[in-house]
Amino acid sequence: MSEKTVKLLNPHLETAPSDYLYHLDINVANTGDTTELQHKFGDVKFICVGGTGSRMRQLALYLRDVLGVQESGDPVDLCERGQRYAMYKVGPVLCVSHGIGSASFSVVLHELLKLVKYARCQEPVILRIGTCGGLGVPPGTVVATKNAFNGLLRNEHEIAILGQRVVRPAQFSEDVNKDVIAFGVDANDGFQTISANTMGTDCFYEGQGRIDGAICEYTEKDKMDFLQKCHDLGIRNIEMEASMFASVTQKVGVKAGDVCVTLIDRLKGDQVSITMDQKHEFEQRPFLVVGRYIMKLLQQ
Ligand code: R2B
Ligand code: URA
Repeated sequence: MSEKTVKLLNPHLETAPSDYLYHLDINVANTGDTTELQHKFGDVKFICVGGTGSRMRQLALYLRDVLGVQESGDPVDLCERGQRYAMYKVGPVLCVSHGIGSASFSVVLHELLKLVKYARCQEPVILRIGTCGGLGVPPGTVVATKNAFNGLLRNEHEIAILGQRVVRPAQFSEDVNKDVIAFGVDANDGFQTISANTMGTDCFYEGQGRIDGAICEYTEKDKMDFLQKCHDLGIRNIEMEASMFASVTQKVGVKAGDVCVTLIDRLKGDQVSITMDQKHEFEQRPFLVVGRYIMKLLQQ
């Protein structure tokens, strides 16, 4: 297999007679022949992932315009029958939803990594286009993640495997981070795009130090001390996927980046209270940044 295809770290896959990407409802023939998948997905160079199917559909429509892909009509959800995640293909870009949090995202991430391996995609890059809370930056700021911290404020990801705690580093590709800023930002955007550290937590409420969840056993001061500690570590946004995403992609050597727009400044409050119209406008911002980045890389 060529140098540029994805190499996974699972020897069992080499001898498995067939594989069913259950949540995507994509089958690998039991002859092991992946020709069909290569025809359908072999040209994929970028996989954009984000929380919801509707946002990924909007992104697919947006990228049609940006990339000049001549398609009309509704984008087709290629994973509709799986009923878990949505997937749209626009030329060399897949737009795929991942739900909320690392648990949901890791399921589709494993299956997407297997898909790009079977389809023999050449050096695919995976980009998360998400929403997040901000730390000391105005709502609407776009943050491209430098280092991903977990909820323990460590630049790593922890997972229980066979009853053991396994800790892996959580580093995103420096190239992707640099290029997103270099190629994705326009001085006339009217919003800021910054490169900074991100904390990915396993809980939106207590995990992110909110005092408005169903349970809270700390004071407002404890919360502010924690958020200040995060700020001191260079963390400027908080979401729920970064450390898992960085660690899984790093482990298999696939380049990845996390580009999220802040909906709230957590140094000022806990409730996301922007209007739905504002939220929709903010959600387009990472589209602009990532759209330009993808265009530039495709032209190189
Ligand atoms: C940001 O927003 C979602 C929670 O509201 C979650 O997916 C995340 O990381
Ligand atoms: N998503 C998060 O995970 N946290 C926020 O504060 C806002 C969006």
